[in-house]
Amino acid sequence: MDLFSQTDLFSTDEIRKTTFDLPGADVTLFENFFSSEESNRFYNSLLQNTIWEQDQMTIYGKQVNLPRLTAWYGDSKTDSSYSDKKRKMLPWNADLLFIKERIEKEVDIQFTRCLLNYYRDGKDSVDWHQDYEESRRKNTVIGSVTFGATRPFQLKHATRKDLKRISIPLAHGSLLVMQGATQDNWKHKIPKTTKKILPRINLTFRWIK
Ligand SMILES: O=C(O)CCC(=O)C(=O)O
Ligand SMILES: [Mn+2]
Repeated sequence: MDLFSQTDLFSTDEIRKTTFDLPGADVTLFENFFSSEESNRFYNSLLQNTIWEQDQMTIYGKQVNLPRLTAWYGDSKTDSSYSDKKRKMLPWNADLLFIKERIEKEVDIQFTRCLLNYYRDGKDSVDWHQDYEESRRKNTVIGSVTFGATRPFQLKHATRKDLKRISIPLAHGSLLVMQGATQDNWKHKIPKTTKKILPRINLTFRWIK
């Protein structure tokens, strides 16, 4: 399947590394971290084999569906509670272990969990938030992988209004690494779009004991 491959005449499959100069954050993008062949394979395989769940959140006392499907995978010895809810956590499979081990060559950590998000179309999104619970946000690492449609990943400082927001397009096969104090100081989101777009899968590898 060729849906997400780059058609640009000058594009190559070479990894391109970009670091962003944001105060109080450590954010690096690796484009083509996975080749287009690998990315197409993972897109199809994860779409089909992941046990996607429709989770809910409470807004003004009402239960509403999250605007995306999600799944948690991870080490079976870690407990499955997260954000004060009991979430079903499934054991790593071969695809996730392969992806996890490739990212671990770039970072100084062994991830214990992965949250998968499936954005079915432009109506699916994730609103402004910081990863990890507040008490666990110091010196964290997130490895975020995208397969499928490119969506803009927006970042804004949590308290400083004088700093500009930035938007990083996360394309098929890219890896975004957020480290150090990033989660403490910056919020991120994937906005909705009215454009006709193909689905996107995002994997965020995390370290939670
Ligand atoms: O889809 C993305 O790129 C971000 C997902 C995200 O922020 C999250 O799951 O915490
Ligand atoms: Mn997040």
